[in-house]
Amino acid sequence: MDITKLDHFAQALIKEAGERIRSAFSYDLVVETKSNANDLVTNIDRETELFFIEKITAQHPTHRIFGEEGMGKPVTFLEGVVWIIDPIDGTMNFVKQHRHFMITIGIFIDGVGKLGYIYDVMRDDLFYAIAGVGAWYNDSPLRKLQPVKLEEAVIGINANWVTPNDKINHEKLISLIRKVRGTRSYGSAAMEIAFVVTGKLDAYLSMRLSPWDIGGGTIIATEVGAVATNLNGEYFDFLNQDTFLIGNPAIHKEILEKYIEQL
Ligand code: 2AM
Ligand code: CA
Repeated sequence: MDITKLDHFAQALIKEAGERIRSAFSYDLVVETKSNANDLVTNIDRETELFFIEKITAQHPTHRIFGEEGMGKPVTFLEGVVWIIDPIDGTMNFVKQHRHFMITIGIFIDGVGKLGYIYDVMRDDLFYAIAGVGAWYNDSPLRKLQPVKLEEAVIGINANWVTPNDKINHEKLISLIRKVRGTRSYGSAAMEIAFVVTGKLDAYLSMRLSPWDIGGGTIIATEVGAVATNLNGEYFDFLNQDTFLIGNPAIHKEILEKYIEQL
């Protein structure tokens, strides 16, 4: 497997898909709901996933594709080459704000993350990594994260988790929020991960993410020294939904140990 060639192929596809999405704004968007009224999907999400499946399969017939919209064959194991794809991460941002949505892709070989991409479609900004080689923001190499103190950290979190809920002790999260310098919520897991790997956020957590929300991002994370686990401190399950915490290595453990109590 020529990883450099695969990287160039993936980057070209992502840029082409981004161009298609940007020009699709002039067409009617058809918005539907999925599991609940706030879980949105559009014709563009599905068409973009199909675009990836057709192009990848034409060039690499043995590669398997695990996409959020399930347009490909089901994926139940990670052997061989698997592309984990979210054609649009942050669909609510896409529909309502026309910005702050990402194409994100992780390419895994025999279960090991090799190539990771987060592409901000409207800004034409690409965050990416080649495992063991490095990570980049467009043409600039990303540096290793510098240590940060929790009281100086800015963390990404959805306010929902700080209200009473059946997943996590929200009182403990309130004390985390009082401790840190600030919080942000961007509505796209991939965008929040892109901010963590570039030091614009120091951590991001969520109680429920899917493999395609974080597949690409965790590969970039490894290259800059960010730590990504589930909320038990274990390796995220790339075949199922799981909890998630990514952070600067100086604060990841402290957040898990002092401020997270799952119910
Ligand atoms: P999406 O827009 O691709 O669905 C905040 O909503 C973040 O969580 C987004 O990255 C969103 O991805 C993801 N998300 C929303 N609902 C989800 C669900 N039910 N399971 C997993 N991830 C979800
Ligand atoms: Ca999506």
